[in-house]
Amino acid sequence: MTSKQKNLSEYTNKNVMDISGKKFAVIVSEWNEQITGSLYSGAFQTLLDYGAQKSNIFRTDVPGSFELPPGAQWAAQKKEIDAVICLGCVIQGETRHFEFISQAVAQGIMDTGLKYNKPVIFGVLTTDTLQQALDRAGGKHGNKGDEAAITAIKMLGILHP
Ligand code: DLZ
Repeated sequence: MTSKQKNLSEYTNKNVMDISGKKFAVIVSEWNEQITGSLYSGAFQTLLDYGAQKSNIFRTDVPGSFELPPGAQWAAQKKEIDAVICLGCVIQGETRHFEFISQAVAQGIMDTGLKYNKPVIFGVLTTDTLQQALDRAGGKHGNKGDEAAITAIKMLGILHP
Protein backbone atom coordinates (compact mmCIF):
# COMPACT_ATOMS: atom_id res chain seq x y z
CA MET A 1 0.00 0.00 0.00
CA THR A 2 1.40 3.42 -0.89
CA SER A 3 1.95 5.62 2.12
CA LYS A 4 1.29 9.31 1.62
CA GLN A 5 4.08 10.24 4.03
CA LYS A 6 6.60 8.24 2.03
CA ASN A 7 5.63 9.40 -1.44
CA LEU A 8 8.96 10.67 -2.71
CA SER A 9 7.32 11.84 -5.94
CA GLU A 10 6.31 14.85 -3.88
CA TYR A 11 9.80 15.36 -2.53
CA THR A 12 10.67 19.04 -2.97
CA ASN A 13 13.94 19.48 -1.12
CA LYS A 14 16.41 20.50 -3.82
CA ASN A 15 19.22 20.82 -1.30
CA VAL A 16 21.01 17.75 -2.60
CA MET A 17 24.51 17.21 -3.94
CA ASP A 18 25.61 18.63 -7.27
CA ILE A 19 24.96 15.87 -9.81
CA SER A 20 25.82 17.86 -12.92
CA GLY A 21 28.92 15.71 -13.47
CA LYS A 22 27.41 12.39 -12.38
CA LYS A 23 26.63 9.61 -14.80
CA PHE A 24 23.50 7.50 -14.43
CA ALA A 25 22.71 4.16 -16.02
CA VAL A 26 19.01 3.41 -16.25
CA ILE A 27 18.14 -0.23 -16.93
CA VAL A 28 14.58 -0.64 -18.18
CA SER A 29 12.57 -3.85 -18.47
CA GLU A 30 10.65 -4.24 -21.76
CA TRP A 31 8.02 -6.43 -20.07
CA ASN A 32 4.94 -4.26 -19.30
CA GLU A 33 6.58 -1.51 -21.32
CA GLN A 34 3.59 0.83 -21.04
CA ILE A 35 4.41 1.01 -17.33
CA THR A 36 8.20 0.89 -17.52
CA GLY A 37 8.19 3.61 -20.20
CA SER A 38 6.35 5.91 -17.79
CA LEU A 39 8.73 5.00 -14.98
CA TYR A 40 11.63 5.89 -17.27
CA SER A 41 10.07 9.24 -18.27
CA GLY A 42 9.66 10.11 -14.59
CA ALA A 43 13.18 9.07 -13.65
CA PHE A 44 14.73 10.85 -16.64
CA GLN A 45 12.87 14.11 -15.99
CA THR A 46 13.65 14.00 -12.27
CA LEU A 47 17.37 13.54 -12.92
CA LEU A 48 17.27 16.55 -15.26
CA ASP A 49 15.30 18.58 -12.70
CA TYR A 50 17.98 17.90 -10.09
CA GLY A 51 20.79 19.00 -12.42
CA ALA A 52 21.95 15.92 -14.34
CA GLN A 53 23.10 16.43 -17.92
CA LYS A 54 21.03 14.71 -20.60
CA SER A 55 24.25 13.29 -22.08
CA ASN A 56 25.06 11.67 -18.71
CA ILE A 57 21.94 9.52 -18.60
CA PHE A 58 22.37 6.15 -20.33
CA ARG A 59 19.35 3.94 -20.95
CA THR A 60 19.63 0.23 -21.61
CA ASP A 61 16.59 -2.00 -22.16
CA VAL A 62 16.51 -5.62 -21.02
CA PRO A 63 13.81 -8.21 -21.93
CA GLY A 64 12.18 -8.57 -18.50
CA SER A 65 12.61 -7.69 -14.85
CA PHE A 66 14.48 -10.95 -14.29
CA GLU A 67 17.22 -9.53 -16.51
CA LEU A 68 17.55 -6.31 -14.47
CA PRO A 69 20.28 -7.67 -12.13
CA PRO A 70 22.66 -8.74 -14.93
CA GLY A 71 21.94 -5.42 -16.68
CA ALA A 72 22.66 -3.57 -13.46
CA GLN A 73 25.87 -5.50 -12.91
CA TRP A 74 27.02 -4.76 -16.46
CA ALA A 75 26.46 -1.04 -15.82
CA ALA A 76 27.71 -0.88 -12.24
CA GLN A 77 31.06 -2.40 -13.08
CA LYS A 78 31.82 0.50 -15.43
CA LYS A 79 34.13 2.96 -13.67
CA GLU A 80 32.44 5.98 -15.20
CA ILE A 81 28.93 5.08 -13.97
CA ASP A 82 28.07 6.66 -10.62
CA ALA A 83 24.61 5.19 -10.03
CA VAL A 84 22.30 2.62 -11.57
CA ILE A 85 18.52 2.81 -11.60
CA CYS A 86 16.58 -0.37 -12.37
CA LEU A 87 13.01 0.02 -13.61
CA GLY A 88 10.57 -2.83 -14.01
CA CYS A 89 7.04 -3.97 -13.38
CA VAL A 90 6.04 -7.42 -12.22
CA ILE A 91 2.30 -8.07 -12.14
CA GLN A 92 0.80 -10.97 -10.26
CA GLY A 93 -0.40 -13.71 -12.62
CA GLU A 94 -2.01 -17.09 -12.09
CA THR A 95 1.26 -18.88 -11.37
CA ARG A 96 4.08 -18.45 -8.86
CA HIS A 97 6.26 -16.74 -11.46
CA PHE A 98 5.60 -13.44 -9.67
CA GLU A 99 7.21 -14.54 -6.40
CA PHE A 100 10.26 -16.07 -8.08
CA ILE A 101 10.90 -13.03 -10.28
CA SER A 102 10.27 -10.41 -7.58
CA GLN A 103 12.46 -12.14 -5.00
CA ALA A 104 15.32 -12.81 -7.42
CA VAL A 105 15.28 -9.29 -8.82
CA ALA A 106 15.22 -7.61 -5.40
CA GLN A 107 18.10 -9.79 -4.17
CA GLY A 108 20.11 -9.36 -7.36
CA ILE A 109 19.79 -5.59 -7.31
CA MET A 110 20.75 -5.40 -3.63
CA ASP A 111 23.78 -7.66 -4.19
CA THR A 112 24.96 -5.54 -7.11
CA GLY A 113 24.84 -2.32 -5.09
CA LEU A 114 26.76 -3.90 -2.22
CA LYS A 115 29.33 -5.46 -4.56
CA TYR A 116 30.17 -2.22 -6.35
CA ASN A 117 29.50 0.22 -3.49
CA LYS A 118 27.32 2.34 -5.76
CA PRO A 119 23.66 3.22 -5.59
CA VAL A 120 21.78 0.51 -7.49
CA ILE A 121 18.15 1.36 -7.09
CA PHE A 122 15.14 -0.98 -7.03
CA GLY A 123 12.56 0.88 -9.10
CA VAL A 124 10.44 -2.19 -9.69
CA LEU A 125 6.69 -2.21 -9.21
CA THR A 126 5.32 -5.49 -7.85
CA THR A 127 1.56 -5.26 -8.03
CA ASP A 128 -1.53 -7.45 -8.04
CA THR A 129 -3.10 -5.68 -11.01
CA LEU A 130 -2.28 -3.53 -14.02
CA GLN A 131 -4.36 -0.72 -12.52
CA GLN A 132 -2.21 -0.65 -9.38
CA ALA A 133 0.84 -0.35 -11.60
CA LEU A 134 -0.73 2.47 -13.64
CA ASP A 135 -1.56 4.28 -10.41
CA ARG A 136 2.15 4.23 -9.51
CA ALA A 137 3.56 5.06 -12.93
CA GLY A 138 2.32 8.62 -13.27
CA GLY A 139 -1.16 7.99 -11.84
CA LYS A 140 -2.85 8.81 -8.57
CA HIS A 141 0.00 7.48 -6.44
CA GLY A 142 2.69 9.44 -8.25
CA ASN A 143 5.51 8.00 -10.27
CA LYS A 144 7.90 5.48 -8.72
CA GLY A 145 10.38 6.34 -11.46
CA ASP A 146 10.71 9.82 -9.91
CA GLU A 147 11.25 8.20 -6.54
CA ALA A 148 13.90 5.85 -7.89
CA ALA A 149 15.81 8.82 -9.34
CA ILE A 150 15.59 10.79 -6.11
CA THR A 151 16.73 7.75 -4.16
CA ALA A 152 19.76 7.38 -6.44
CA ILE A 153 20.69 11.02 -5.87
CA LYS A 154 20.25 10.77 -2.10
CA MET A 155 22.32 7.58 -1.91
CA LEU A 156 25.07 9.16 -4.01
CA GLY A 157 25.22 11.90 -1.38
CA ILE A 158 25.62 9.27 1.35
CA LEU A 159 28.01 6.82 -0.37
CA HIS A 160 30.12 9.28 -2.36
CA PRO A 161 29.61 12.80 -0.99
C1 DLZ B 1 7.85 -14.43 -17.88
C2 DLZ B 1 7.44 -13.16 -17.20
C3 DLZ B 1 6.17 -13.05 -16.58
C4 DLZ B 1 5.19 -14.17 -16.56
N1 DLZ B 1 5.78 -11.91 -16.01
C5 DLZ B 1 6.63 -10.85 -16.00
C6 DLZ B 1 6.24 -9.64 -15.41
O1 DLZ B 1 5.13 -9.45 -14.90
N2 DLZ B 1 7.14 -8.62 -15.41
C7 DLZ B 1 8.40 -8.74 -15.96
O2 DLZ B 1 9.18 -7.77 -15.91
N3 DLZ B 1 8.77 -9.89 -16.56
C8 DLZ B 1 7.93 -10.93 -16.61
N4 DLZ B 1 8.30 -12.09 -17.20
C9 DLZ B 1 9.62 -12.13 -17.91
C10 DLZ B 1 10.81 -12.41 -16.98
O3 DLZ B 1 11.19 -11.24 -16.29
C11 DLZ B 1 12.04 -12.86 -17.83
O4 DLZ B 1 12.29 -11.92 -18.85
C12 DLZ B 1 11.84 -14.23 -18.46
O5 DLZ B 1 11.49 -15.19 -17.47
C13 DLZ B 1 13.13 -14.70 -19.17
O6 DLZ B 1 14.21 -14.80 -18.23
